[in-house]
Amino acid sequence: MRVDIVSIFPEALAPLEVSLLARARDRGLLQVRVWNLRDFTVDRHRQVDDVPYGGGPGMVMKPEPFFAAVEAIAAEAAGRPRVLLTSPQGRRFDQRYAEELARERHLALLCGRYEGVDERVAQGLPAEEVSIGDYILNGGELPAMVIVEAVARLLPGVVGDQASIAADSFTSGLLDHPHYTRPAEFRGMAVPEVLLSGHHEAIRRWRRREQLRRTVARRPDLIAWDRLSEEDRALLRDDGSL
Ligand code: 9D3
Repeated sequence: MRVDIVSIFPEALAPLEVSLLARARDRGLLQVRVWNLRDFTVDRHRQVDDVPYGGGPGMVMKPEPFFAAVEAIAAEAAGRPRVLLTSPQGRRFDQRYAEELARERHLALLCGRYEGVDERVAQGLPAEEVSIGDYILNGGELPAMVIVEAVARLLPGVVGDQASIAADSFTSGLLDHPHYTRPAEFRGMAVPEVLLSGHHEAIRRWRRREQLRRTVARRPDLIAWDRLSEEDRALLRDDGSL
């Protein structure tokens, strides 16, 4: 997969150079290129923003540099990417959205800043607006990194252990169970006996019950009540959660 990111703060995207993503890049599974939006201005002051029509506080990002950037990206890649624009007004990014994007060959991520981006970027390029959640950030650079990491780790071969992807809590639809390692007792806190028992079927049931219990308690919105198996219902009944 190829990902092009356009930003007025390309240095804020430096973390993409390290860790999981760097490995994916070295292995040729992922190609990331960061572009400086200012390089696509044509005026003497390299201006990327301007005052809002209609008045009001703050500045609005101008449309022309975004169009020029996407056209340069399309020319270099010999084809138009799926274009995303980070925006608090966007579609909420979640695991399903990440899986959808992981099937693309080429993405372009445009990072918004200031009060917002001229509406004609979303309308005319066109670009689909994407938000990473309902909290206020200063701009789209962190959202872009979140999106790239979530998508990249779904590409075949990027994460070493495919089993860890399959077991992922959001793929199974439940939160994870608690994890423990040595020592068996730490500052008066004991590891649950069943995990030391070697009784694999009992361990599997305990983990499943903990997953269900925690999901009911913390994220009831994730549970498809009408689609719980008979075993899951029984585990929750034993637990008093149902
Ligand atoms: C406080 C300013 N707000 C006035 C109503 C609007 C606003 C404009 C720009 C709020 C935040 C931002 C900058 N945020 C993003 O560009 C952004 C974002 C976010 O803030 N949260 C979650 N996802 C995203 S994607 C882009």
